[in-house]
Amino acid sequence: MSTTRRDFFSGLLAAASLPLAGCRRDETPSAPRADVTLRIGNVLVDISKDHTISTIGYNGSVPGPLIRLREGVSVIVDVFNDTDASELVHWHGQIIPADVDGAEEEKSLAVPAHGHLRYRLTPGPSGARFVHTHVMPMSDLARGTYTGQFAFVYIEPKSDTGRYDQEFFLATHEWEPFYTTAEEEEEEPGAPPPPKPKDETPNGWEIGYQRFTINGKCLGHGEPLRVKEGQRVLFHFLNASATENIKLALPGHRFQVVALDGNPAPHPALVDVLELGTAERVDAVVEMRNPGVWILGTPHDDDRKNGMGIVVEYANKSGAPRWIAPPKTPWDYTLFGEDRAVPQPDETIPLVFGKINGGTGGFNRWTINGKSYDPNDAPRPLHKGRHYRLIFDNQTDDAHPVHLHRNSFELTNVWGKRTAGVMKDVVLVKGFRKIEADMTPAMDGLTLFHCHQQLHMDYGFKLLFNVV
Ligand SMILES: [Cu+2]
Repeated sequence: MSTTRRDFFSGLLAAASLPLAGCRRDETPSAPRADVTLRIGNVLVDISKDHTISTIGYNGSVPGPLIRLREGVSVIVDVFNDTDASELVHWHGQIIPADVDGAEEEKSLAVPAHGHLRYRLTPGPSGARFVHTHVMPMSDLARGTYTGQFAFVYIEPKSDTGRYDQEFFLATHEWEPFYTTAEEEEEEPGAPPPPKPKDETPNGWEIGYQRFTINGKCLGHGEPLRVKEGQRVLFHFLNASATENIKLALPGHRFQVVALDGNPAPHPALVDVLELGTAERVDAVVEMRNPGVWILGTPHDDDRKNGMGIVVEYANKSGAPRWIAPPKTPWDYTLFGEDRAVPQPDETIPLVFGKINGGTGGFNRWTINGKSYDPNDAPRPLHKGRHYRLIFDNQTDDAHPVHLHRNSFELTNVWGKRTAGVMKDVVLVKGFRKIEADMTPAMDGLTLFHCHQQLHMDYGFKLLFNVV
């Protein structure tokens, strides 16, 4: 969908009182056209032949349009909100000022209901990023990341990296969420059994889903991914779920992981199964050397039957798509890192994750260092250029995909094993595990840290930093 000239000018006038870099009031008649336009509105998504989802999305499609930007090349962004509620558009994984980052806690600009926002941002760093809503739906499963408000942002590097013949951008998402008391048990090969929780209060609500999609289609209902024997295919995966961590496999093939959260992996290892916590991205190259018709999908049988998959079809091949259960090898971030010591940090910040069970019919609450997020608390100061080590210490039995805004961090220790060189902005910390990550704040301003599992974030799992 493109913006008409009339919309453009009326929108610009509405936005004229906002702080706009390089766009003064008196420039209105000759104001430049936006480089990126996002229009938030109702969308009908035909996820299968006989099933349509009514949701909110960007520019009339789910996922929203692929947004290609160039690292360091400033763009003008227009956001129009055609819905009845104020929205926040978060540029996930970019290092940009807090006012345009898109988080309420950072005092970013919100897009008013039926309103418009125009601002300028300079994209970076290069790689697979994304854009998504950052509102907190709390108990309302028709808002926030439960909706279709997500789109790939691909920031072209200044120099080209790697060779491939074809690329696909694939985003996973689940639909028709419902409240359940069932906890999904993660079987982890080789993992020790977690200690028994001390809390005798029953677990609160969890979220389940009826339908599962890749790029807005249930398995077997969209166009297949068409490949040719001998091709090197670059897959960009995004877990655009509100709450689910997922695994993906392509039987008969292996993934060479070349980037994690858009950042080049120091050691591009081959794996059978990818795992992505909510909001994580994986770029993986697959050599197409096993002609046939295959299912690229989740090894979780029920979820795959409910749609989480997409058909990969070789040229001149036909027939029913094949699925073969992959080996149960554990996902290990250190496979992609370097085994070397890293410099000692200037300061270590322990972040202990805790859970207060909500009881039957209630919501669990989440804590960092014993406290749920309170907007009245002063943000914790960090100093620009200082080297910090964050210790993500998960004292709960849930896996948490934790995210730091406006920064990348380097994994330095995963489950007791040292590593180096893997740069990320989300990391999945499994139950009763510990991950250490080093970061040096690059840009001043408010910087939010939170669990990307929507229900966890909404019920206390947040901490605000202020980089000075
Ligand atoms: Cu969490």
